[in-house]
Amino acid sequence: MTESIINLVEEYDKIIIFRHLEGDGDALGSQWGLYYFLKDKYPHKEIYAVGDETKGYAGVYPEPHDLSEGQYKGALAIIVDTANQERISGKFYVHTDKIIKIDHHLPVDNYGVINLVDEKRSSCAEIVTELLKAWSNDQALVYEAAYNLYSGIASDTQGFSISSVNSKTFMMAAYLMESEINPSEISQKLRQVDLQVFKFQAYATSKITYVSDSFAYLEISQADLSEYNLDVQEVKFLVNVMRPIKGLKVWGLFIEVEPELYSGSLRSHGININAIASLYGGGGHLQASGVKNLTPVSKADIINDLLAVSK
Ligand SMILES: [Mn+2]
Repeated sequence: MTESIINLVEEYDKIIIFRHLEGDGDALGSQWGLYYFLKDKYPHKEIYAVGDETKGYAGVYPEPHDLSEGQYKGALAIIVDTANQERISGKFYVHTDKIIKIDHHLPVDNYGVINLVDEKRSSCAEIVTELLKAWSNDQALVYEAAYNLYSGIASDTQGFSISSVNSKTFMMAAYLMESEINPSEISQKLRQVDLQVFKFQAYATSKITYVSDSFAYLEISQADLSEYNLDVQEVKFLVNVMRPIKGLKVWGLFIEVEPELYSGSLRSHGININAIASLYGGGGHLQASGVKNLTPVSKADIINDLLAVSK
């Protein structure tokens, strides 16, 4: 598959790299890692990275390129970390010529002419790293590519701590280290939060609902956000504050994104919560899924379902 991806990239003079809406560290790290690799490898090609604003990652990743609708025509699209077409950030992908999909979510929509998808991998950035390693014949990547890819792996794996981390993950991290990146600096950059966000974390942690020994959830209202003057993207990471609680098997974060409309982030240790997420139109990974457009009623229902599966 590496060969067919390289061949397709070489055919095109214009390549546009997409990722999912509200890009996270893996989406942005995969995107910018690939961007800097291609810029370095093909200095005469037009290479762009597009997508929506990602306020939670301001200062960590570059700002997306702003293209006019006409500029998408005749381009090759590479879309990273995005399970289905509805999740693609940038609706003008439909004008591109061909699509290569690179992803590690459960494969629900093979929208590419080439689909490099492996749901067992820790992160999309790990898959991109393996691809670029083969592409470069094991030579070290340009620094910016390695920096961004490492950030993607480190953020999606919660610092190499989730269950899909394996020897491949560490081999890819070791390979990226050959580009003289500084993991400590990258981790600090990913972890650091504004004082205001830190204060909000303390407040939010105090209002976690401990339903049982194995299930807890946190609900953040619009009033909470406006009181602290924060937006949804800046607080989504709070799903991780419950991860260390001993005995907890399933947990969730529900953010009121519009009045009476919630987005849920679901996590587990070893329990398939994707099956529940998909009942509510969401999905992602077996132990990390998202659900959108929950009403107060469907939110209460999904909380009951999560409690049942956590036992
Ligand atoms: Mn990911």
